[in-house]
Amino acid sequence: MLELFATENTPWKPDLPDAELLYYPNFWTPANAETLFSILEEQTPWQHDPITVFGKTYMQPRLTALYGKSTQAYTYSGIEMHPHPMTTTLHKILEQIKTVDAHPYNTVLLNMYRDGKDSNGWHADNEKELGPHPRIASVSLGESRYFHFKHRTKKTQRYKILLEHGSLLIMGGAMQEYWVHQIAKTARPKKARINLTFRKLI
Ligand SMILES: O=C(O)CCC(=O)C(=O)O
Ligand SMILES: [Mn+2]
Repeated sequence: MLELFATENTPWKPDLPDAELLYYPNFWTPANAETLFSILEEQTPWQHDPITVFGKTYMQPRLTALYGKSTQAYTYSGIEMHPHPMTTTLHKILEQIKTVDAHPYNTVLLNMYRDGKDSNGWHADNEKELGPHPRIASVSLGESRYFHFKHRTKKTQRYKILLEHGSLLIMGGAMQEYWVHQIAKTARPKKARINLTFRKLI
């Protein structure tokens, strides 16, 4: 039985134009986060897909898996992903998120960044299946990586947050309309990192 408990319920809320962002650095204890990382690393049917961006096809620089409460497919960058049924571990993570954020998330995309060469290019989570003003709850486990985000038109608005082991980041408001985000490649030695983004497909 995996028991989870939050250690810090006061988020850091940067004051940004056209976005709502909440960061809980130690949402899980290091020990709980370690357990979650091991379970997800071993039990996830990681897939490695080709993606097509601006007409060019290449292998995605990370592994992914999609889980959902329904069988509704989710399409991004030319990949149509079919969800696996939610697992007990994912349900428990979602229950813990619900202690601070009551949004009815029903889908979760897992990313495995195997090392510093794995990345996630500039994008917004603005697929039509997410509806207007999508809210995203993003859990980070394992190696810490910088989350970069920049405003689409206010060019001085560029930031980065180090997403740490056991942290929770919530993106809301108009963020997916006005901002793009990325996890950049890095030449620094980096171990594996798992990210989970809970979303609500409408
Ligand atoms: O790995 C992360 O922290 C972000 C992942 C992400 O932006 C996505 O999967 O859409
Ligand atoms: Mn994203």
